[in-house]
Amino acid sequence: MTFSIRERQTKVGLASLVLSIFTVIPLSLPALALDDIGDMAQEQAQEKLELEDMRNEMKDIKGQVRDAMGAMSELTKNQDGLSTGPGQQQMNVREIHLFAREANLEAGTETGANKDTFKALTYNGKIPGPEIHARQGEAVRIILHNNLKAPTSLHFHGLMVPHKVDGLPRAGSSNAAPERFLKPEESFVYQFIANQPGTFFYHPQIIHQDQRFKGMFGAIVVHPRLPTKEVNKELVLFLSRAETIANTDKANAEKTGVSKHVYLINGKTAPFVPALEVLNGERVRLHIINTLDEAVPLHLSGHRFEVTAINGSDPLEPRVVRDTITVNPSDRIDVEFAANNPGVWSLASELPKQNSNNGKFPGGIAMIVRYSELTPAATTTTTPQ
Ligand SMILES: [Cu+2]
Repeated sequence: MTFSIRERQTKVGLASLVLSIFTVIPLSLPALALDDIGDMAQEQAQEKLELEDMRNEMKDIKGQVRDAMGAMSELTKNQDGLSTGPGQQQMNVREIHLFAREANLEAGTETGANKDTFKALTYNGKIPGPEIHARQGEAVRIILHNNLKAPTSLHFHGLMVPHKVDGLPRAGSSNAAPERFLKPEESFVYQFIANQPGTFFYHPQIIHQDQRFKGMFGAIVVHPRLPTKEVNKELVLFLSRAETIANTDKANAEKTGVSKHVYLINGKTAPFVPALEVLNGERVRLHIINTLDEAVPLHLSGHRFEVTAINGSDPLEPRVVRDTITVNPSDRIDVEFAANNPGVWSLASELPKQNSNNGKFPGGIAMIVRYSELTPAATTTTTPQ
């Protein structure tokens, strides 16, 4: 996308500097003119030239102030809504299609013939659904297609979007089921300006909350307009749970009720959660989102988390440093850490029921953080002599 906001902000900064010059110059002029009567003619000629220069400079400055004002009003206009009319400046819109649908997924509890599956409700057949990244101030357009057998809807957790985008039906309204609640096979366009920086997530509205706990959720990361500290790796971690049916019991599962709870990171359970590979000296940012109905105390061994945001960010807030952070239900916590301790480490829940699968460790919410330089290089085959 094209982005001229930083340039505009420079202009605004210049404008305030310019305004302070305006207030200083007129006061100092009379003192200059009344100074000395000696070589008056020559000095006056000199002063005339200087005044002429100043006048020209002020003309320049006035032009710059006008530019800055223009840029500012344009900026405000963009914040208010989309400018889509002909002749108006077109705004960049981030467009995402979400297909609500059923899927049979593998948590990774077992592999091969023994693999366990779970019946999930998803966006686009995956857990989590598509990751949406936007720049602060950017327009986001989400088109939801309901391919479920039941009605669904969309909620933008933590984002302050207008009622018509995300609110509940008004009490007593003749329109008790607004068009944004989708019947099977319907589609709806949700559109808003992502004005708040931070980590948010989308999931069905409270009325369709059971769908969220079956796997319908995805991240919305709004990156601040002003640049922050550079990071080398950025990763969203969704904490959730599923009820799997063991392959061997599938035929009888409904009769016997054989199923088990499995805790998941991004839809996989340990030890099948992909390792986070880092390089010594890298800086890593994690967006942790807890969609569970319970708190998760998450610990990273060998490193310290710098908590940069909780439920949205304020770049001016001081950072909190911890080795364990408790992520409450629906919390989004952004953390960063410096990868400066080569080794193989664990990023896992501290609770046995969350970091095991029916007594098997590691399981559930546990992943490896590994320094890539320690990964054995692929062995080259040598021809025997
Ligand atoms: Cu929510």
